[in-house]
Amino acid sequence: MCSIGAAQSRLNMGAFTYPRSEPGSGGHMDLVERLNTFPNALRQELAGVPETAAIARPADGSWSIDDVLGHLCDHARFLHQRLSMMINLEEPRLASYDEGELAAARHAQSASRRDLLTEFSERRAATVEMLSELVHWNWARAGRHEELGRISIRQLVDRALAHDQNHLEQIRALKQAAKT
Ligand code: NI
Repeated sequence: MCSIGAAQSRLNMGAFTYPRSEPGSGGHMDLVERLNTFPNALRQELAGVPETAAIARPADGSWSIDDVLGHLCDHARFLHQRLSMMINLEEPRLASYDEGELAAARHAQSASRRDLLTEFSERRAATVEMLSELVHWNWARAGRHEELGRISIRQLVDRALAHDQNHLEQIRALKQAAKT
């Protein structure tokens, strides 16, 4: 096994990252691939959605499709920030944030849907690139989540994948509701 310092200088990454060429060291590329394909799934789901449907907020005051898209951008930003801290720091504190406040501040209703999709795709691509460099055991690196407690990179990515799917379902339901 090489020393941490050598690995760091070779890869120019954070502490405790090792070369991927070591046998049996591949990371969770199946999970990375699912993160990677989501922006396209989202793009397809949003193709051809009329403007009125995209900004329609349900009667209960919850989010429109555009609000959800803005929220996904915010979520992608925090996910990247948190994962980066977990890779580079020793059990960093992962502060929580108010997603409702961020969504309101973003004014997604008047933003361009194309811009939101581009922002999300770019943020996600950066995360995919960062995670692709990790070896298997890096995925056990952890942070201290303000609400969830100690959480590993693997667990945070699992949650992000579930989060993707939940909001995709939400968008489908909103599309359906706009038709009726
Ligand atoms: Ni969410």
